Amino acid sequence: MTTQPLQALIFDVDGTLADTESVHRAAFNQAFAELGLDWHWDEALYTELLEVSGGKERIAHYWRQVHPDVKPLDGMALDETIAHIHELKTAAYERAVQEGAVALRPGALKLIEAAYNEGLALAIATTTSPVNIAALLRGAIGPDWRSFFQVVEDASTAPKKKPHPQVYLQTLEGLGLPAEACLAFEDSGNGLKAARAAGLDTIVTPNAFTAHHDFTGALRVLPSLEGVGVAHLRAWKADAPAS
Ligand code: XBP
Ligand code: MG
Repeated sequence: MTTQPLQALIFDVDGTLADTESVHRAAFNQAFAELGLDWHWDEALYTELLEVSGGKERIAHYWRQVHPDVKPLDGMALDETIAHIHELKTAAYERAVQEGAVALRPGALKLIEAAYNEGLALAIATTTSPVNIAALLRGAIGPDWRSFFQVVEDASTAPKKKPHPQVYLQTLEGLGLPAEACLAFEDSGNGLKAARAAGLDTIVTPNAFTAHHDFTGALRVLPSLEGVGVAHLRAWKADAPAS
């Protein structure tokens, strides 16, 4: 049994706080079309590609796997071309989120507010870009969204993407807490692996893109955070086998 009282909650973003991957997929396809690339990621293909964390890494993986013949854009190196595609994709995603394309998943906002009011520290550990987090949480929580989170680690601060534990290890460092005093929230196999590798007990809420992932080692696998209160988390955490 874990002896450390629960002191902090660490949230993944994409697929956990909100079902964003459909909007990410549309944004990737928009960027491809803008550049005249006859690439299209349908849902089945995107579900496979989500095994690769990180938008740039996902484009590079697809490019290598499916279109090794396609040359980088004129006068650009491969990485530059991928960065350019990802820039257009991020702009399209941000616009869509600002136009209301994504809402937080059931129970997420209520748990964030309840935990905040109970004095638990809150943090974010995500693979995505800072502008994507801001667009989502500014819309869902308000202009003061950042004041709810003591630590935000993302693609700009943790380049080693999940399942590498870097983003979670840096979050724990930023919180100044041991993993035993925290709980992580994830939606994907890569995310769970990253959190577990950092020693974190993890609650998983799969979504349509990740329901088939392996969630061995999760503390709980739940359909959503609906009806999940801080008291539940404290009880589950107290019962968690010492890791
Ligand atoms: C999931 C990801 C991200 C998004 C796309 O992030 O793997 O790459 O799919 O976002 P999370 P970017 O860790 O929050 O689940 O294009 O900004 O990478
Ligand atoms: Mg996720």
